[in-house]
Amino acid sequence: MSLPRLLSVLLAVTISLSAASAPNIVFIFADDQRADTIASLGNPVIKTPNLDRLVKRGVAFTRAYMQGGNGGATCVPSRAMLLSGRSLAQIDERLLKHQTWPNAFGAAGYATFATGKWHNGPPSISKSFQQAKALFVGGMANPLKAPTSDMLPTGKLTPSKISPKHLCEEATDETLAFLKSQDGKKPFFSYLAFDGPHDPHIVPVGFPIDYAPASIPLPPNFLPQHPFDNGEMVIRDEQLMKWPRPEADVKTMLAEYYRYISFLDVQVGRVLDAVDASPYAANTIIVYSADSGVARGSHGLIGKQNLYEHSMRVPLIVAGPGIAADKRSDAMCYLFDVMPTLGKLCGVATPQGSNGREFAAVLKDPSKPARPFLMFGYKTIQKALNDGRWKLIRYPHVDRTQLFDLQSDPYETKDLSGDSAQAERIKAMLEKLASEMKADGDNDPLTAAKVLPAEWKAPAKVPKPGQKGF
Ligand SMILES: [Ca+2]
Repeated sequence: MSLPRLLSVLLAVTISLSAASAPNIVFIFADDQRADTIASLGNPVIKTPNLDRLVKRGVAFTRAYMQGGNGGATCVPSRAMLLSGRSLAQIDERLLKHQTWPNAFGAAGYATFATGKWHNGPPSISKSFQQAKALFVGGMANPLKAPTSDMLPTGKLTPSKISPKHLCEEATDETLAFLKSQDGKKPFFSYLAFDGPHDPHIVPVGFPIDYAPASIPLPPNFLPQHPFDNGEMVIRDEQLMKWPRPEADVKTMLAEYYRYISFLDVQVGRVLDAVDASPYAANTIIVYSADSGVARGSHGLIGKQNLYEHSMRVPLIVAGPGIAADKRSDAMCYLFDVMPTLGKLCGVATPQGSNGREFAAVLKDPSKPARPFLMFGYKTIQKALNDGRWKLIRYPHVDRTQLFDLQSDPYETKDLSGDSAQAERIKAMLEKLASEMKADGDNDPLTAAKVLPAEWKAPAKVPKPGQKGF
């Protein structure tokens, strides 16, 4: 560590430890939760009374996004981006080469704690958090039978054990125990990562909230099949339903998905109640977000290996001292901007290499803007640019480009790329996408040496989903 950096860290520690008012952080992170699954943010079917409580007391972002991934398991890069504050082209997915933001909070005098899903490999847990309980370090699993581990004082994990409880309930229990253990001498940073509503959509037997599939409207952008080969047509997530996607199956899947979200909502309520009843209720920032959305029938897709809004946009609600209450913000941001924002609010020094942009001003005044544009990537096969109104998606391998006017067509149902009136816009957006990718360190080309046929025919027989979890 350089001397100026060491001094800045020491200064941050001094400031934080001496400032009894440094806010606590309770961070709740869901897995594959679409942004349109919160009742008070416009979903007419789902029941999320506790997320609604949080919406009422904070700022809900309508344009917060994860940036993309380099493989089917987008959980991994999404969490690496979140925790390191780095963009997709800048991350080490195992988090071994970076100082993470939770580590920076710890260095600044915070007590730090993690529980639930950890998808970046066991060695990076102790590099990020001082304490960890009921960690789930595996891939997709039945959450009623998922093995969890605790972090020992050595930083190693205990042998995994199976709790009789649902993984998300077990992790919530551990969060409540951590909150209870605080003596107020240090501020704390608590990270609760649910393993849901990722499939399989399993909740405990007898969970009372249920949805009749017939009551679930089909997504406005439902299609029986994606109109061309996006490069990931038969990946594991896409094998969860046959082709063409039957409307009834999509409704059933959404009913189970919503039920799982309602189960998570109950856990959120337990955390909110615990914070409210604690001595630090007035000095705790609560954040709720998710690592990605997911398609669930939109555009003929099921998974999140695509760059449409349903898969990239995430819920983001921030509430706490000094933050506007019951407000929406359409400021555009990435998930990897969230930790820099919390760092700013808590006076924590930015870890080296964190290139997220803090948007603390938006939390005070939700009408303020954040990023002027966003770009997205999935492997070398999908790249996108969103300038606030227009969204361009490029598929180099099939030489296809889509253009959507998100203002008039938020569900991305009308591809305007064939409209000659848009030719100049497409050219300019492709140039901007290329130059911004390059500036960020993404050197993937937007054209392919060998262009493949865009037409795609569904396999006659649905392959059996692979066991490898995403
Ligand atoms: Ca995920």
